[in-house]
Amino acid sequence: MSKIVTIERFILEYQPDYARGEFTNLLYDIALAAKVIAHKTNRAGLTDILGRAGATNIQGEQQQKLDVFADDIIFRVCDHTGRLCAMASEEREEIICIPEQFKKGSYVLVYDPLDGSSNIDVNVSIGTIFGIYRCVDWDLRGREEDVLQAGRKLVAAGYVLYGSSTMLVYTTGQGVHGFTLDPELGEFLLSHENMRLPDPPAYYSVNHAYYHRWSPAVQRYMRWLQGSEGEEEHAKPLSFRYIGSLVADFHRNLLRGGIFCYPAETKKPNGKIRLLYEANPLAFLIEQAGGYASDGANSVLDIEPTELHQRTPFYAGNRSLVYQLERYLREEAGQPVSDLVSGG
Ligand code: AHM
Ligand code: MG
Repeated sequence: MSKIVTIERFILEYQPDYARGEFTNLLYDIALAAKVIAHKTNRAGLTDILGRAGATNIQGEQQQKLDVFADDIIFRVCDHTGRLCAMASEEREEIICIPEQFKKGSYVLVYDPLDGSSNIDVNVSIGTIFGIYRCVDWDLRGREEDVLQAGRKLVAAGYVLYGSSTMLVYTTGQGVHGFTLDPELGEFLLSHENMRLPDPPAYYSVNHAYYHRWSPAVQRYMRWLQGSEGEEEHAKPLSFRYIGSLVADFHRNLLRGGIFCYPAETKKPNGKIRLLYEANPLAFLIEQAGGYASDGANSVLDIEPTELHQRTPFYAGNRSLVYQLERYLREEAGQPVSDLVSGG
């Protein structure tokens, strides 16, 4: 019989050399917050029966929207533990400093508490995304520069998918590992050890409604994915899947192989995806799974952030697929393509 491994045991056994209690416990904290959010998310369909968001509940308190609830849970699980010097959330304008009454720690947490939240009302999968950095100056309380670090400096990243089951997938730079929540036990159990992007890839994901907002090179790339552009040997089309929930689209493509695209648009040159809370953690994960994430020109992980809520075009998936996109964009810009690996 195969052994049952809880997330606690796995984190402890496979923690990086530098990880003393602080880092390890921070991962436990995130797993705990994920369980609380999963519990609440599973009951989201009952909101109409038990009281709408924004309405007043039985105790006379305002009911929170689920994304605000998720943001608050992560903050409250992590603010007082002495493991963080700062946090930043997609839900909040400013960086989150650790309240003065609590000890500060050595790490920085960035998170999108509930991504794809427009999908909540239609019972479609949503997710939480997180990234962990070391703080820049361990002697100081958190400052904006702690949060504005390039993705290359992440020490851990992951996501939680609230789908047909709840899964937590994370990396500390030693492979990507997935855990499925057993709701009876209240434990995340190891279900996907050392996840690698399969090759050949199966899917591509993009919002095709925006086709006319993309540059000709991106449009050409979509035709290439569909098998109607380029060399004969590339003619096998990928299947198209788009949920409109980044974590769900990303997770499916990680398991089956493929690419997620959110391109630049004529009027939105940086696209939609947020660099700090969405693109960087998923870029770190995809590299750990053997893939690559690009803004169309370079690795997402090499972008030096200048603003908390900065956006970036985002292409993440099998290396060969992302390189082909970079090749078309370079050709369009009249730049050399010879240093790019051949797309397959
Ligand atoms: P959000 O952070 O406001 O939830 O937006 C991010 C979401 C992603 O989950 C998803 O990939 C994307 O928005 C979908 O956008 P669109 O509806 O433009 O295709
Ligand atoms: Mg989001």
